[in-house]
Parts: sequence; C-alpha cells; structure tokens
Amino acid sequence: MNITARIESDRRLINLHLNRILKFGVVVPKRLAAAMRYGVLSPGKRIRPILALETYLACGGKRRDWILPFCCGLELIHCFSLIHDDLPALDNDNYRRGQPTVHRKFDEATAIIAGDALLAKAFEVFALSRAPDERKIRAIHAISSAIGPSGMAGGQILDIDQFSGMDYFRIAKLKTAEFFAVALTTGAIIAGVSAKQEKRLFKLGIDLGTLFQLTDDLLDYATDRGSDSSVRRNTKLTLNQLQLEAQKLAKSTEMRFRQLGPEFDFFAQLTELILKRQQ
Ligand code: GRG
Repeated sequence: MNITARIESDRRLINLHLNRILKFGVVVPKRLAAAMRYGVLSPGKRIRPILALETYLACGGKRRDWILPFCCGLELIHCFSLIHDDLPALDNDNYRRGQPTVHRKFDEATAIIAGDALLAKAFEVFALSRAPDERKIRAIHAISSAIGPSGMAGGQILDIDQFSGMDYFRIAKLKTAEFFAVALTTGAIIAGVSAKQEKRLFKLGIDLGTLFQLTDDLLDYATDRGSDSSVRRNTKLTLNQLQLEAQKLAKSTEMRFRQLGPEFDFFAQLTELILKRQQ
C-alpha cells in the first residue's frame, strides 16, 4: 500500500463531504456561513477524520455513509478548537494553515460564534449518520467525553495556566491525544468491534496522539514558532530528550499496531510518518 496516496485519497473524500455539509441555504446568516467555511475548508491535514475512516475500514466496516458523517463531525470539532485556540484570549495567533486566522479575517465576535456553531453542527452531523442508533450513541458519548472538561477542554485550561505545575505528557494527553484516541474508537464503534478491541485501540490512539503533539512541539522548536509554546512552559526536558521520547514512543506504537495484524498496516506506517513529519 502506498500510504501517501491513500492519505491523499482519504483527504479528498473528506474534503468533498465537508464542503457539502458546509453549504448553507439562506437560513444561515451569510457572515456566519462564510466564517465557518473559511475556518474548516482551509488546507488542513484532516488527520482525525482519516484516523476514524481508516479504523472503520480496518475493523471491517463497509458502509461509508455510516462513518463519513462522524469523520466530518470530528473535523468540525477540531476546527472549532483551532479557531478558539487562536483567539486573543488564548494563543492570539494571526495565522493558521498559512492564512489569516478566523478572528483576523473576520472579527473576534464572529470567530467565537463560528466556533460555537461548528461544535453544534458536528453533533447534528453525527446524528445524521445511518449507522445503528446504539453504535451512534456509544460513539457520541465517547466523543463528548474526550472533548469535555476531563478531556480537551480540561487540557487546554491546564495548558494556559503557567502555574498548574502539570506534567507536559499529562497535558498532551488531555489536550490532543484523547481526541486522537476517540477518532480511532469512533471508527471501531461504528464498525461494531468488541469493548476489548475498542479499549486496545483507545490506548494506541493515546500514544499516537501524544506522539503527534510531541512532534508538533518539536516542529515549533525547529521553526521557532513556539517561543511561548506549552512545551517550553510545561517541561524541563531538553530538545534532545523530547526527540528521544518521540522516537521511543513511535517505536512501541508502531510495533503494537503491527501486532493487530495486516489490516492495521496503515497505522504502523502512519506512526513512522508522524515521527518524521515536517508540517
Ligand atoms: C473542545 C469544549 C472544547 C473546548 C476547546 C480551545 C480549546 C478548548 C482547545 C484547543 C486544543 C488544541 C488547539 C490543541 C492542539 C492540537 C493540535 C496539535 C493542533 C494542530 O493539529 P493539526 O496539525 O492541524 O492536525 P491541521 O491544521 O492540519 O488540521
């Protein structure tokens, strides 16, 4: 399997569906619709929806109309978190995905509301999946728990609190890795796997997400994007130590994906790509 071609084709499919989901009629105020589309349809990597889609396929899922609404909803939530993360009250960033952030292109109030609307839209889209109701409810429960106060939102508040004294890896788990993990388990739940397999995939997703955050911070170091990044605030580990941690984590994660069998080959290869990524 050529993983780069596979990622590209997954991304195209997801972009097509995101574009459809974000086509609004006259009922949605023009400015809000434009800000939502701007914040989502910019060139993102779409890694979370790709994780959900590929896990679904690896777990034997066959109906794309069951999983694609979940893939798109996960990306809407991710984009909401980026729009809010960029706001002046949080990271105060001017650029995202190579273009002005939503609050710079529009204004702060519009960015706040566009983020809120994307979060709400995600749950509307989840509900529209044609998967069996019991699986949908399990997936929605897992997703809301991963982004809520004991997940992404909790991680974010610890991240902005310089005095929380919280360990870097704990913050990375809450802020980033839980959402990665739930992207995998969403695919697994919608495909109908056992609770045991779901748990196993969640743990692997946590390690993959932690690796992703580590490499994100290492890229910050390399490009000096992150003079105030969480890695500098929340860890005393040196750049070299963080690189070693990333290598160790990638090695064990890749090996555990390989142990799941050839269906999970995509994930073993993806782990290596994440370790070596340049963007
Ligand atoms: C979810 C209720 C709730 C609140 C959100 C603002 C906030 C609270 C959380 C922010 C979390 C955040 C931005 C974490 C960083 C995760 C991360 C590594 C983002 C970059 O992801 P990429 O590289 O970005 O996948 P692209 O642009 O490719 O999509």
